Amino acid sequence: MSDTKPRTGAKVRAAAGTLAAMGLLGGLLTTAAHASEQGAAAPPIVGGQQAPIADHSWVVFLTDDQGNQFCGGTLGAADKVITAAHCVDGERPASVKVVAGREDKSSTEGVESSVTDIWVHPGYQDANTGSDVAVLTLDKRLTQTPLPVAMPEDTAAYEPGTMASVLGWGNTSEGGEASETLQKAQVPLTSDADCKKAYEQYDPKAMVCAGFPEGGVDSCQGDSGGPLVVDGKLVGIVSTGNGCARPGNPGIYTRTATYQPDIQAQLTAQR
Ligand code: 4AZ
Repeated sequence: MSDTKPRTGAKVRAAAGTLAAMGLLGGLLTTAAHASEQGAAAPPIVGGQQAPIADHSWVVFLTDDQGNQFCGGTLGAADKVITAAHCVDGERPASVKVVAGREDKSSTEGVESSVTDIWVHPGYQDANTGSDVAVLTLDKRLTQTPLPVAMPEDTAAYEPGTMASVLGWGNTSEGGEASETLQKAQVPLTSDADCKKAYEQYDPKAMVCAGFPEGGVDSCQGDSGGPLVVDGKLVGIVSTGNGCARPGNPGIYTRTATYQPDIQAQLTAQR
């Protein structure tokens, strides 16, 4: 939910609220199992592996005015990036940059774009109440191929147990450090009933969960805004969750199919 380095008071407060709300629930469920994981090797995203950017040229990262990566995103059209509202809500376009085609953050490969407009879903309040989606307009059209967004009728892509890919440059363990290189992991989509058990705020229209019951593989802080992909379609946006890779605490993603009409309107909007 929180950025790698929150830059506004609003975001710091939102993050603290999430942690407070979820900590009570998650703490009881996961203390023992999580403690046993702390000593284990901390693989990337959490539990993923390095992924070639050439195979996923639609995945991008967002940097702040210091050049620090703070979120992920997905190219939805040549000059449009789909990300999480909580990544950019309240930000000025001038303080966000988008980096495409760069697998290793410390390299200069790929292309950096300025942001000329930030659209945040009008229903967005915080990640716990849904509508955690935003679309950025870039100052130029990129040559990278965009990723299609799942449609409302794409119900098969959301079948519980379906394996989905999640990608990002975020933390490789809960409370750990962000990855220098693009990471990718596979996680099964969770049923609405199982996600509701983990999260009281779960709204099956606005969200979808993914993760193994035993934990170990997940998105984490800094992956927010990035893609969850099934069958070559964007089915989710990394949004929130209780910690990272904890047993019984799947990651929560924005259910893009629900918002596809709104997203599509933004992808074709002239701004
Ligand atoms: C975050 O703080 C965050 N495990 C992102 C993803 C998840 C939890 C937190 C899901 O940005």
